Amino acid sequence: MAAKPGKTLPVPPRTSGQVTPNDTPPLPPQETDKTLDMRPDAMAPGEELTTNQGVTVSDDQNSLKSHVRGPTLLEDILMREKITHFDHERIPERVVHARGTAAHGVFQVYESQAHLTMAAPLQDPAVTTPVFVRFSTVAGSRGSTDTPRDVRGFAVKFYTQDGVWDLVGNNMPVFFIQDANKFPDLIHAVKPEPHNEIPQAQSAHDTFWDFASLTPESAHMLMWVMSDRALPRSFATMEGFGVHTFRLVNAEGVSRFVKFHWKPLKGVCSLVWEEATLISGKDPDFNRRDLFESIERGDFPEYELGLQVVEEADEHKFGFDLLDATKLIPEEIVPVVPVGKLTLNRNPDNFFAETEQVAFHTGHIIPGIDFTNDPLLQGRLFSYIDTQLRRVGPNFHELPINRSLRPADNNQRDGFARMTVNKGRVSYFPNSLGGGCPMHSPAAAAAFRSVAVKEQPGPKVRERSPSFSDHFSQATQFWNSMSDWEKDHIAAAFAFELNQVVDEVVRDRTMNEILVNIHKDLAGMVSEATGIAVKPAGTPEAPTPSAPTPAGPLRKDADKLRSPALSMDKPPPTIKGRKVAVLVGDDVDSGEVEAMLEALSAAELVPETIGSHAGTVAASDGPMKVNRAAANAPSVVYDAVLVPTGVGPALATQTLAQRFVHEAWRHGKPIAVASDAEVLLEAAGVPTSDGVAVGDAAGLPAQLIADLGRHRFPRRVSVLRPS
Ligand code: HDE
Repeated sequence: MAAKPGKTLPVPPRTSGQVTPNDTPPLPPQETDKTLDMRPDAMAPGEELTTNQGVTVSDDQNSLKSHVRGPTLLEDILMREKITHFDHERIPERVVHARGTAAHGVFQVYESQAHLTMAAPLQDPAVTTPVFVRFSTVAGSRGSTDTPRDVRGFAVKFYTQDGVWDLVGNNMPVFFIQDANKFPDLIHAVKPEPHNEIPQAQSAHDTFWDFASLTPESAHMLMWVMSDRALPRSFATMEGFGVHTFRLVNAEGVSRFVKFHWKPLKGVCSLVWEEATLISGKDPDFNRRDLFESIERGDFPEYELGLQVVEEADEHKFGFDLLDATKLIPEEIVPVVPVGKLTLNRNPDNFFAETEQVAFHTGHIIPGIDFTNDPLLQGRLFSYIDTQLRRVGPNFHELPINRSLRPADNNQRDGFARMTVNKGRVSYFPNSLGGGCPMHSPAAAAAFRSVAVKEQPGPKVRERSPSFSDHFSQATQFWNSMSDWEKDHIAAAFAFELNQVVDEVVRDRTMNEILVNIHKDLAGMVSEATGIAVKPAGTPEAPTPSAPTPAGPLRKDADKLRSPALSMDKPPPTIKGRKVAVLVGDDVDSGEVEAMLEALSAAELVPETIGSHAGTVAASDGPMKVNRAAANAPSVVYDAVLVPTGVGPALATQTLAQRFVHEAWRHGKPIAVASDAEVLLEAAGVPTSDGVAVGDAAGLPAQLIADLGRHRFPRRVSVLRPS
């Protein structure tokens, strides 16, 4: 479905240049009198270096000393201002989701959804709403790698005409815990252990599995995190989910339940674990770089917003509770209806000002959206505003990246780093001295009202609803829905993690209280790869501290549950943007290489030539420029390999080239080599297999393009039982 072109809401203020508070009028044309202009726009950055007070700096390279070899003077205001500011450059990193990257974009609805919701971006297909989207990992700190095994954040800020709406989601549709009160425990368990701050950005350690094995409600999420969903090939090939059940509310006040989905138009594609670990060392900015570079070359990541809508009357028909964030609604039961498109089309100008200072909050909603009683969501409503106050300060909403398009006006005042210069003496309501302004408008159509949900009477309790107690059925459903190679990868991931765990009690408990309850095949495969025995049914349990939320019985039909939509074993709809390594060297036929590059580019791929060093190689008809040097361009950052005529025999003698091709093969990537490069495959130990083509150079690009259409050939190597 194509979106119609139309009105565009003004884009949010860019951060390059001078900041203008909401109430600053534009500068008038050239002033003729000598009165200095006091307004902030008058201080547009110039060519001269000044202090923060606007005094021109004479020398920015040398501090002020009592004589040329003397001590530095305390009165060096220039150096002190510069260094003091530097000392204060960092704000606290996010306590979770610290590592992230972001992009600007637009959202456009396909057709009005007014029958479901008043939400401004879902009304008029002629309106494009500006958005800012931040992707993140969860456990690692700000300087950690992009490709750990982890959940990815997918946080979207919509700048709508009715105010800011934040949809702060993840790339997995469920979560580890059901109640917000457990979040600090989960995060303490997964973060580096506190005595030695090891390991960074990994769940593969004792404290995480200690917590997880005592928290059976995490079983479903563990399946997602141990699958390749935790290793996205790029942010453009990953789904997003609002996770919680929210409400949509229409102008008549009718409320329906909704789950939000983001479906990438490039399909869902992942890395494999060994590749991801190697990328962590070779290019820790892998996903961030991919996003930045694809936007720079005009290959804009696109996602459809999908809605799963449930009538209020159907709330209890699913066999699980819609308020339980460890459950998903299978798409085969309630289809995901695409209603609009998100396009990321502009890189931020400044990482700190935008990506670091953007402040998301699940409580930032607009008329037409409302919350449910999901106890995880309810806790988040408190946590996000609290964290922004600590991290950015009470005036975080005034920063350009956080500012509402609709001017904010109220009687809140002052606080650290206040930018708005509020005028007048009235900062209270009701007032008559300010003409009653700003006044609230109970009747205004765009005014936010909470849905008048009827709550059931009952005693105040600290309890989990019994409808939250089935912790394993959907974990089993996930396993049942996977293809053979996906099961292999999941079992291998559990095995890797549990082989990192030292404590035998934790290893045993994970096996015998979590994995065996998900599926006996999974338990058996992990047992074989870890040596952890599966105990026969009826074996008395080792005394362990009892789990705070014991698991209830599985659904009777759990073993039959399946949701094919959960599998990633599908070819992507497009391979646009995939990177192809073209190995070149002296004596390569430059005409042939040129034709290959053209064919690959015509298929919207990104080919790069790799030589033994940067600069040029001596091709058959003169010097040919290469894109990368072999030692700097590892196999793991490419999606496929192409070897033209003339270089294979020489490359076959080089360990680096052998390793390059071997790794590509192990990681399931398409490989196409000219006939004379078969020796390279032999030297690299690459057997004839699916996705490995040898032949006449002219046909290789087409073969490679066809093979890339499968993304990977994951059945080549068993990850669980590597040869
Ligand atoms: Fe978050 N989470 N979270 N979370 N979360 C934060 O807010 C929190 C949860 C998510 O790119 C923090 O600004 C609690 C689920 C994303 O800036 C903090 C609970 C989901 C981001 C916080 C959860 C998320 C955050 C840290 C359990 C998916 C990054 C810094 C009740 C639906 C946003 C910050 C960005 C960030 C708290 C669980 C997604 C501390 C208490 C479930 C994408 O407020």
